[in-house]
Amino acid sequence: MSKTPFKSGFIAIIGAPNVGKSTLLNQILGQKISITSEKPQTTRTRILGVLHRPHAQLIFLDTPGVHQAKQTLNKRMVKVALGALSDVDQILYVIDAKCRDEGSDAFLLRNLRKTKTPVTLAINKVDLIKKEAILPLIETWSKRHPFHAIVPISALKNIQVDQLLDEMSALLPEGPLYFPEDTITDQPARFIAAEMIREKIFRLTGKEIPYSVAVTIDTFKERPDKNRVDIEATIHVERDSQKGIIIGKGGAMLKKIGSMARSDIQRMVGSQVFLKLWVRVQKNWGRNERVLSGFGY
Ligand SMILES: Nc1nc2c(ncn2[C@@H]2O[C@H](COP(=O)(O)OP(=O)(O)OP(=O)(O)O)[C@@H](O)[C@H]2O)c(=O)[nH]1
Ligand SMILES: [Mg+2]
Repeated sequence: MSKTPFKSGFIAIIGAPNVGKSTLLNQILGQKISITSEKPQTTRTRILGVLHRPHAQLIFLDTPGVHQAKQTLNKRMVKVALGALSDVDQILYVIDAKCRDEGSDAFLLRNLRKTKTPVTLAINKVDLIKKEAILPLIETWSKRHPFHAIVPISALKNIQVDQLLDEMSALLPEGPLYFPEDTITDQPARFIAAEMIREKIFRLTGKEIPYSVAVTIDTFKERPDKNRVDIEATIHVERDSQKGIIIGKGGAMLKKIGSMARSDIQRMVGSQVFLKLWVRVQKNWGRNERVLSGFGY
């Protein structure tokens, strides 16, 4: 009897901002490694997530949403997304069933046409539309690109995500075990901790604040003797007024950000977490190439 061959491959998840790419990655992995919010441009860097199956390994690269970028940070984000298209075995293209983004999609489809890499289309958020609206969407999209498959899904409600995985698994070439079986991401815990803090700011504050914020970890000390991790982090903003909003009345906002982030980080590290947050004004960091690199963007 011959041995079942091992299959593996890299899959870039791409699409317009806010379509649910990171929600989908977390659903696929059954664990939160990529932050999500109802605001566009939440993901800023490439986030790698590994799905282990009995005879296969699927390595996903979540990317920032592709959009018309004007700011330096945004240009870097789009570059990260497009960069992920080369050197992968497959592309998972995600769209929002309810909300069209013709500009971003036209641009992305032009880029897809340049590659020979197979593309699977996930029509996400079908929980938000009527059943009758799904077929016409599939028809329209099947004319836009020779997709390997088109699967209507809901990343949030976990509808048809398994079918999507089956379609992508069918495309996997024979390959090595790229990551050990206990690896879920290549991002260090301290990076994900910073992201969890940034997520709370995206979710708790109004319009402009999230885009003026970066988070860095100053100390990340594991204390096995106390079954505890001590973390100090800095929230960087661009203006004094923004610092005031992040801190909030009597420190209420900062406290809320801290306690919500702490419970996410505790779940991730599996132990108690002490979290101390600082807020620092760093003028125009979003336009400063050197500072951006220092922040990991
Ligand atoms: N109703 C519904 N909402 C969803 C679904 N998938 C994602 N969302 C919501 O859509 C919003 C955006 O989700 P994200 O996963 O952050 O989207 P993204 O594509 O990663 O966005 P960027 O990182 O900004 O490019 C969040 O509020 C999610 O809860 C879905 O299947 N159904
Ligand atoms: Mg995202």
